[in-house]
Amino acid sequence: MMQNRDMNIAVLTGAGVSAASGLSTFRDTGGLWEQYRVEDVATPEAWLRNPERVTEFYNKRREQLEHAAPNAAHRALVELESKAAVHIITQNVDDLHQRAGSARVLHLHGELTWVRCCGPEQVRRYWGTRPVDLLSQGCANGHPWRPDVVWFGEEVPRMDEAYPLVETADLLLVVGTSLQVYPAAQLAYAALGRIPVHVFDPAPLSISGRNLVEHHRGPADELLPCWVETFVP
Ligand code: BV8
Repeated sequence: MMQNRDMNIAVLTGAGVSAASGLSTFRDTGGLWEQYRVEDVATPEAWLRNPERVTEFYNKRREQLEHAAPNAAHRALVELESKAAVHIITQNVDDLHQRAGSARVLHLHGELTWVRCCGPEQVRRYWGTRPVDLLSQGCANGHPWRPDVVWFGEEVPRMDEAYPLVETADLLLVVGTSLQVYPAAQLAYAALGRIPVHVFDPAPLSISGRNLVEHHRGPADELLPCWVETFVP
């Protein structure tokens, strides 16, 4: 049996892990992509075309986040750290994993609570969940603040850090993601067949290689705490 210090667990999370905290997912019924077109609010072209509309979209999510708290799924992943070395790789831009107390959180797609300027220096600044006012706020050089997130069509630079975390993992948990977005989804496939993969999601499995996956079908805030409690490294 592996000792705590030997067991590496990688956890790939998506919007579903924050659903019980009241944050909208993207592709579920009533999700964000039913309310907005990706092309209008989550691409560099959308920003150039209508920065006010993009800023409003992210200000609404900042406001949602202001009133959200970590749920039992986030807390279970913190509890898991007493049994193994846990590395969270999240597609989410919320800060609920950090607020729950997770020690190692890698944000593949950036963070809602940070902004960066559009100037060549790409100054980054912690912003929290207060709204950005494009008209009156910008960096010291006068460039507007954009959300410090990865939009569709933009490179995902932190994949270089994420792959080794999966490649050196002894176990992968996939929690609350439809695995529709690349290259993030590749991380799940990089583990298939090499290490055990556990999926926590109420939806049918979207990952091929079903026989290589254990599907815990249901809400992560209900199933993950039980799994962590009974998990023996
Ligand atoms: C890039 C921004 C190249 C911040 C996001 C290969 C194949 C196909 C397409 C592509 C490909 N390679 C690239 C693409 C294009 C594109 C892409 O993947 N398109 C898809 C949609 C077809 N990818 C890109 O553009 C990426 N960039 O490849 O650049 C490049 C290279 C070099 C130089 C220049 C360019 C960039 C992708 C990042 C986009 N930004 N977010 C923000 O606004 O949030 S992605 C967005 O989707 C979020 O980050 C989100 O996290 C992510 C994934 O969604 P999910 O988290 O999975 O959420 P979803 O709603 O889909 O699913 C929720 C799940 O939870 C469901 O399964 C549901 O059942 C479950 N659930 C619900 N409740 C619960 C639950 N589970 C558990 N418990 C519950 N209670």
